[in-house]
Amino acid sequence: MPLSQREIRNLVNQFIIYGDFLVGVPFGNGNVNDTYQLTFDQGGLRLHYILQRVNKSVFPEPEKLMDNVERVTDHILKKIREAHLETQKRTLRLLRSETTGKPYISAKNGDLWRAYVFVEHARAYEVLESPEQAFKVASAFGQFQLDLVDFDGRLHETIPNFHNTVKRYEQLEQAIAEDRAGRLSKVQPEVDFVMARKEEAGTLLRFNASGDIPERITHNDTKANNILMDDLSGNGICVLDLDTVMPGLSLYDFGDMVRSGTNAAEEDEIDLSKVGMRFDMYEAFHKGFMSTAGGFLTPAEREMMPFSGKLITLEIGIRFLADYLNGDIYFRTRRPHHNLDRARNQFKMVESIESQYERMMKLVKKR
Ligand code: GN1
Ligand code: MG
Repeated sequence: MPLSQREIRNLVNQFIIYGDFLVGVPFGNGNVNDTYQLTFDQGGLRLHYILQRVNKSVFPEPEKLMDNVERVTDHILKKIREAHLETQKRTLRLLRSETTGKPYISAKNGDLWRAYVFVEHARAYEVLESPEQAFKVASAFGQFQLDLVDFDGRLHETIPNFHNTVKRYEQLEQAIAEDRAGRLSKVQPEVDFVMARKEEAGTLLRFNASGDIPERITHNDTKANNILMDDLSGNGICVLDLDTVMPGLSLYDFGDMVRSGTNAAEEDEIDLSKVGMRFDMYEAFHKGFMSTAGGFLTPAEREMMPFSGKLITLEIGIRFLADYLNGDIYFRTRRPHHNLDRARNQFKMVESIESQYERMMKLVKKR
């Protein structure tokens, strides 16, 4: 149930925002948090902000999460200033609470709300349109990692083992054993598909343990719609959704980009004949990520780029399937069997990636 205007007004009044609140409307396509776009009147000008509730069942320690977001955005803002870049759009600007000065407010029921300056003349895409656009998305996510390469200190793990595929298998196995929603009999082919690939789950973790793939600060949710593209230049100007920014492997970001951005269709498209990896998009992602992150990636990271696309696609598919078996308790669903549709879509993508794997590997060798 969306909030009433009065409830929204009560929340926004607790932030330092100049002007008069006019209206707040639900915004975006996130699967986890609740988002509103706010319109204010400031001296006759219409200004927009974003108001967002952090989902506390997904993020049990939202204050730590906000500490990460604040430290990361501060770090990037400092870089932008040092480089004398004109635009400050490259990172989110948080509004502060009037009473505590913190970049969020805590509601009486324990919900944490935050507000951002709305970035105008830019949009997020569900399905990327061209290789040129894919190049720009990948170079912006690569730039995000580059900006954070010299970040001091360790961030909180907002969701421990978020991209630990071995643990994601265990969670699925538990969901299968419990069969809480009585749906197991409907998904045997999907379960078989996943189990046939179980051996590969620990591959990146092994590279990490041997030291060939280092821990970095990563975004961890680099789907296409988590980046704002400038309407005029088409450039990726602002990385969104920093909730899962935390220690991780750079290939989690590359892999999730491949999963979402090379898909010819949306991630919940039911007509699987439309679903598959576009090789031209993959090539553009590869080049785009290398254009900004190439300078710091280790040989093993570069070598495993194609594999990460496959692994993260499989992993998110496993999460959708487990949530389906658990009765849709994690991801927001907008129709019956939505999670199963999503899982099937991801597994079709895995097959498509597998069938183009040799060509993907040639790009690694070519550089
Ligand atoms: C969730 O909320 P959203 O759509 O940005 C999820 C990601 C998934 C994605 C799949 C914290 O992200 O991990 O890849 O859905 N975020 C969390 O659409 O679980
Ligand atoms: Mg998002």
